[in-house]
Amino acid sequence: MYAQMVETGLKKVRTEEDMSLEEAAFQARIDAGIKIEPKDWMPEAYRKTLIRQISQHAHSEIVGQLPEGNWVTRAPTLQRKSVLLAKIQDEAGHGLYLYSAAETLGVSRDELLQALHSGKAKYSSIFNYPTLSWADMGAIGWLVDGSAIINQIPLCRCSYGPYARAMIRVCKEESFHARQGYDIMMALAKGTPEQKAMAQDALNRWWWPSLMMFGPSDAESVNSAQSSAWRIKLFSNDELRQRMVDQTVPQAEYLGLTIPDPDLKWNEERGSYDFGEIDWSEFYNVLKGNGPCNRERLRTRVKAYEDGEWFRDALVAHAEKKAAKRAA
Ligand code: BYC
Repeated sequence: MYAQMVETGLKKVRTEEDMSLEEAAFQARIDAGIKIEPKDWMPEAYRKTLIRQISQHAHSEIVGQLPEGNWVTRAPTLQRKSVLLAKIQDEAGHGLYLYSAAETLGVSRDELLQALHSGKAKYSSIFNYPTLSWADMGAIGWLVDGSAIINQIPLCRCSYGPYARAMIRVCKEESFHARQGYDIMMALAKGTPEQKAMAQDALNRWWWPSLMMFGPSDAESVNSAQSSAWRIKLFSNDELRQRMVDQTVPQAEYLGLTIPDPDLKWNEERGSYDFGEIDWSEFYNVLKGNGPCNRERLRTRVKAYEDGEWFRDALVAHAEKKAAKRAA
C-alpha cells in the first residue's frame, strides 16, 4: 500500500470542477480553519499525502538520532553528555508521536518501518552527513534543530488534528535542542583559536545542507501547491528557508563566525538577506541515496530493528499471556 501511495504522489491542485460534493465540503472545512480528525471523511489523496509527510518526518527523527549518537561517548564533560543524551532521547519520542499520528490514518507501523528499511521511504537529507567533530553537535542543535523549529512551528496549525497536536510538544522540545546547540557553539567560539576554528569548520560543513532541509525551491516543489490548499503547508519551502537565513545570520555574527556564502548580503529593499545559489545537484544526489552516509544510516537502522526482535516478541508474548488470563 505504501509504495502505491508514494508512486501516486500529487502533482497538481484539485480544482472545484474536479471535486465531488464531499470533497468540496471537506475543502470548505479546511478553508474555515476546522481541524480534520481521524474519523472524519477525507479525500484519499489527502490521507496519502499526510501519511507520506508524517512518516517521512517520523523516520527523520529516528534516523536523526544517529549522527549525534556518534558523540555520546566522547562528549567533553558529564554535563554536555547528559544534555546530549536527553536530546537524543527526545528525538526518539518525537519519532514515536509521529508514527502514532501516521497510524491514525490507517497505516500500520510495520508498513511504515518496512518502507524505511527497504529504502522506499525518504527521511531528511540532513542526516546523511557525517559528524566529524564535537563542534558538529553545536552546529546540529543550532542550525538543524533551528531549521526544524522554523519548519515545524507552522505545522502546529496544520489542518490534521493529530499531526498539529504532536507538533506542539515537539516544538517545545526542539527549542531546548536549539539552545543547547547554540550554547556549545558559544563555548567553542569563545574558546581557544583551535576551538573557534572547529566551530567555523562545523558551520562551513552544515550551513548548506541545513538550507536544503527546507526542500526544493518553490518552482521545483511538486507537492507544495496541493499541500498548501489543504493547509498541510502554511508557508512555502523558499519562504521558510529565507526565514532561517534571516534568523541565523545575526546569530553567526554574535558568535564571530562567518557564514560560508560569498553572495550573502543584506537587501535593504526587501528587509532580508540575499543569499547564494544552493547546489541542487548535491541535494538530489543525497535524495537518491548517494550522500556521504545514506548506506551507513540505513544499515544501522535495519540492524537496530533486527536486534530488537527479541524485545518485540517478548512484548507480544506478554500481552498474549495477559489476554489469555483475562479471558480465562
Ligand atoms: N530531505 O514537493 P516537495 C528534524 C522530498 S527532522 C529529503 O517540496 P513536500 C530533526 C519530498 O519528500 C526534519 N527529502 O515536498 C530530527 C518530496 O519527495 P516525495 C524533518 C526531501 O513534502 C532530529 C520531494 O523531495 N522534518 O527536524 O511538500 C534532530 C519534493 O519536495 C527533502 C520534516 O519532515 C529533504 N530535506 O515538502 C534534529 C518536516 N525536502 O515525498 C532535527 C515535515 C524535500 O514526493 N515535512 N524532500 O517522494 C515537511 O515540512 C515537508 O515534507 C518538506 C518537503 C518541507 C520537508
